[in-house]
Amino acid sequence: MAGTISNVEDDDRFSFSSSNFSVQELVKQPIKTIPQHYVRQPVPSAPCGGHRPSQMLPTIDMNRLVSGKDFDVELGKLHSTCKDWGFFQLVNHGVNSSILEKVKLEVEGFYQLPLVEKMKFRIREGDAEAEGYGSTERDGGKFDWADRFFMTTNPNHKRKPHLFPQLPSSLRNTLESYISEVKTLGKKLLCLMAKALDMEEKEMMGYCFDDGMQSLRMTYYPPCPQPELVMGTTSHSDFSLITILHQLNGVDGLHIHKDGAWFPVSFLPNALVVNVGDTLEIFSNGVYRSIEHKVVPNVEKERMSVAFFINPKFDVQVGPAPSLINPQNPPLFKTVSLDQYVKGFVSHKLNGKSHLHNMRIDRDGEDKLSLDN
Ligand SMILES: O=C(O)CCC(=O)C(=O)O
Repeated sequence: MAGTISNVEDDDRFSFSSSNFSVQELVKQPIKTIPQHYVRQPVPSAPCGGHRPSQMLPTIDMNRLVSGKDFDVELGKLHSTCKDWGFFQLVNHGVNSSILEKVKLEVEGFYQLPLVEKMKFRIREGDAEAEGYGSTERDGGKFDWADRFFMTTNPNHKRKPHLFPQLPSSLRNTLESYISEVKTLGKKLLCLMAKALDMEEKEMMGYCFDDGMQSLRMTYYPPCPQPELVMGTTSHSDFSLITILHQLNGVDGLHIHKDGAWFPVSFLPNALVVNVGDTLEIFSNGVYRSIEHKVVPNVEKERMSVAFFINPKFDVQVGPAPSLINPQNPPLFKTVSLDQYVKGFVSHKLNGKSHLHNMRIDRDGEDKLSLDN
């Protein structure tokens, strides 16, 4: 293990547990072999569709959706993309490019801080949501090749006092501006999706805005000499309704799983990538798809991203939208309290789409799996 990590482990100001390794610190020293707790062999394999042009990932133009010109065509494209892909690149999204640049510089700056500074935000023992800086243990005691900072950002009273409010002021102010912009963007997108799903906007907004759960993850993926042995981010689908992803420094690494194959996403300059999460697949009664994705680290370059998650409100029942259900279109998913849903999700950790499958109703009359596990 890198000396720096050991030094911090020995420092009892931190009570630094093995689940909180920093890969960024590890790679500061040349490493000959990847430490076993990062080695994921056999990496879950599926045919790689790397030969497919990654530009195939559909592009949605927000200008066309707000200006009225070509509105119907673009809305139709948004609808079919959410049905078939669950992922798209969003251009002309309206998020100020100077804010995007500032987010890049500030997040870069945060990860350049000495470990001792970052550790002030470490994930605290017993924090069920694993908020803060660090990394989380996956099944089998394995770790992702990434350092992360995850925190709830909305509603304000759910922000943990030792996280967002304690960030260096320039990072905090930049994130605040960024969050305000992506929130507005997310609201617009969800209203458009409601329209495309033939649902009243107010039903969608009542489900997730304005005091809905929102959170943000800043991830730093150090270069990895043997990326085929590790996972930058383990494959998973998101809990959210939608996720808005900003790839900060132009280094690709996101792969999505479609039609039985993994293929890489090549981000268009200045685009944000948006994906449908499990909760929207359920709310749309299976019309929209939440797609598994993962991150493969780069051999030579670090990669950074910020993911913003728009989730339901705390008091909702998670299930298909009532307006979409009728005798011809029966519910495909159970309806459960948010609390029950979150518990099920957390118990499955990041493991493909298993929790979503758990929520499915077996049309033969029996639920496939119990939620009480
Ligand atoms: O870094 C990325 O591109 C994806 C991050 C992600 O999937 C997540 O934070 O859930």
